[in-house]
Amino acid sequence: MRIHSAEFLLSASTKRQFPAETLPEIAFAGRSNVGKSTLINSLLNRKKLVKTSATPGKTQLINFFKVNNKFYFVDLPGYGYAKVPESVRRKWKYLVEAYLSDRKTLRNVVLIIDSRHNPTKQDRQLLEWLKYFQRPSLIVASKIDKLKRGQVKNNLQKIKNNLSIESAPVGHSSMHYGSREEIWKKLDPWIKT
Ligand SMILES: Nc1nc2c(ncn2[C@@H]2O[C@H](COP(=O)(O)OP(=O)(O)O)[C@@H](O)[C@H]2O)c(=O)[nH]1
Ligand SMILES: [Mg+2]
Repeated sequence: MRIHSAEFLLSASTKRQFPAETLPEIAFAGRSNVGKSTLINSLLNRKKLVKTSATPGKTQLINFFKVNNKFYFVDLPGYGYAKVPESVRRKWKYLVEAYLSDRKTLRNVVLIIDSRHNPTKQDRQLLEWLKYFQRPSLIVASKIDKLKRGQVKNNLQKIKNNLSIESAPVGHSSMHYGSREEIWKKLDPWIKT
């Protein structure tokens, strides 16, 4: 995929603030700190388009990015950060579920799992939920540079079994550009208008 342009469009904290449903969208979901923003930057070939952070759980906004004037990338707020108060958690659920259940232009949801760990209960719930709403998804296992070479295949297999999905997730590392094309190849068909 050649990226000609990638720009931040807007942050939404309510459904009313979502942009009009005009272009196909790919959303990115996962626990906070799993590497969502990093993966978006990596796919778009930009170092800092999306802010990444070492302090998880802060953003409860849905961020829209316009790419090549043809499609949107949507950075969903992360879940699973223990220190988030119940009221914030409830708001997250409301906003993200409103987005995932109703959005007509949403084509695929990339669910990111940390390659070092087993998927969490919330990861599995989100996947169940996507299935229920018949949302196509792609599972990406992040931070594979933190694994020993020999561990990668084994961990990807474990994640596959844990989530009961048909094929192993695509491994990704922000340190290497190797998996970028593989991920793009899988996303490409979904953004064709
Ligand atoms: N080593 C390594 N660190 C990563 C990778 N992806 C993300 N990180 C780091 O993990 C932290 C959280 O990343 P971020 O993209 O902000 O996660 P988000 O909360 O899911 O958007 C940051 O410190 C990133 O630099 C990766 O592939 N390898
Ligand atoms: Mg982020």
